[in-house]
Amino acid sequence: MNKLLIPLALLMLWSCTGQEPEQPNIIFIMTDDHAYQAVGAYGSEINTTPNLDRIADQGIIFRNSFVCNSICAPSRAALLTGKHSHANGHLDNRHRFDSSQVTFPKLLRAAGYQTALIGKWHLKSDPTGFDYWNILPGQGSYYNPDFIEMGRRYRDTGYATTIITDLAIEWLGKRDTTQPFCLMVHHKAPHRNWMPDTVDFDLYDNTRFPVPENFFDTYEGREAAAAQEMSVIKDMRMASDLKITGSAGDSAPSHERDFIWYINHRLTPEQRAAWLKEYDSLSRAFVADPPTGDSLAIYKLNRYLTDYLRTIESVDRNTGRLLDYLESEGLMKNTLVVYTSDQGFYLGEHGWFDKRFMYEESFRTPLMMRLPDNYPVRGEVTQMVQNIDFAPTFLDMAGIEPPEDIQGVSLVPLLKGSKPKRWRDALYYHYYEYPAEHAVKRHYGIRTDRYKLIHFYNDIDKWELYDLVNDPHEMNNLIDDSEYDRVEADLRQRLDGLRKLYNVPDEG
Ligand SMILES: [Ca+2]
Repeated sequence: MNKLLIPLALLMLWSCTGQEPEQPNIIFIMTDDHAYQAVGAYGSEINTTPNLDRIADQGIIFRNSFVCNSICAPSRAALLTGKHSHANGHLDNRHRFDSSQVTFPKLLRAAGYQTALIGKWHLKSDPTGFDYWNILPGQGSYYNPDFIEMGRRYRDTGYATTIITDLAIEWLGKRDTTQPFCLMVHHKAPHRNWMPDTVDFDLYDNTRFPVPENFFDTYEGREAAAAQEMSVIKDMRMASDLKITGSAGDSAPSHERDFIWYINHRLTPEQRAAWLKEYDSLSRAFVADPPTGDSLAIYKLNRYLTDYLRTIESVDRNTGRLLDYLESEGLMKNTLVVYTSDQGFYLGEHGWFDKRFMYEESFRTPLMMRLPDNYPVRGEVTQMVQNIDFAPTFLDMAGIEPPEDIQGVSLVPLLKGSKPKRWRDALYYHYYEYPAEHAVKRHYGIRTDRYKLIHFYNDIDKWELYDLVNDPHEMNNLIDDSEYDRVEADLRQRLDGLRKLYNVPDEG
């Protein structure tokens, strides 16, 4: 028998019997700074997200999903490589991603996938491993954003979230339908400075959002928390963040000048007219009768949340559009749709906006998946998962052996509904960007299902211990409580174990 005929015959046998599993398509939708507290499926008390909830309703919702380093670019590097920050080299936002590394899009592509990336990238080096890429340079612009399409720079007209969705649908329409695909849709929203689409200006007008019970936190026993500069009260910029101009409330007048310049030069006349109609009257009312003290603090919180949630409204609407397209094209049967964020965010908890800390609001991130038909599990997944798990999961689903040095674990057993006896019982976290904006000190730590131990280091040497069952808002640092000595000793030992497991270099 001819040597070539044997594999050919086997191949025909496979295709006839359906033994060869079909590689699923992957659509990975990631927003930037979307707090789980602002997702309907996670029980949001401040907004609704019916379209994002569709993913959870028809699929699964991860109740314990975390990142390994709660900041934009390192989160993206971890997701692509399946490795913690020290292992992929991308410690903080100031680094340039070493794009020669092995990433899951490269491996999918080598295995016959068409790969595409559209939207925010933020890793400085050009994307690698993609048949098509079209990215926002740097942080990107909410209005009339510039794009870099495979090296060619151009400016589009419209709102970033809508344009990114248009580009994603356009790419899906043009793809080679004989191959499986992996499409990454990375939104800029709802990143600071929370500029909503003009069509969403009517939302949340005059809404008084519930004030988190620890909004006026005094950070007793938490030195690093006291040292941050991400306070809604102290660190929000009146003009660019809160859209209140003329208040003389910005510590650096250039912030207001730059913001006004953006409005005057970036927006089209129609966009600018709508913008001024919305925010000029607010600014005038504020200047005429400026609130003070706690009233000012609450005013800022409401102003912040109003625009933050408006940008999420556009994400929700556009995700609905993308899901509708997938349904109308009959693609849902064999497509994994993932919705997540590059990390969580504070919506006034501890008095903050931003992220970075290993405390729950920023350590956690929303994660929902709509699964291909041959993955039977639906509902909640409660095991602890982390963003280093995406790469091994996607490779596993595609039938590709993950590289040996990958640090995440495949979630496929969870997606298949099996109840693994041994699952990860502790997470490792490490944040590096200090000294830097927001003044969040370097720290690493361990989280188990009940406890969290954090070590702040560099120009400080402080440990914090929390009992998440008794103190879910992490207000009471138990490190000096002798009743918790045994818990602390156990956590220290397990933290050392995780640092060894992941080969974390000693640095602090
Ligand atoms: Ca982010």
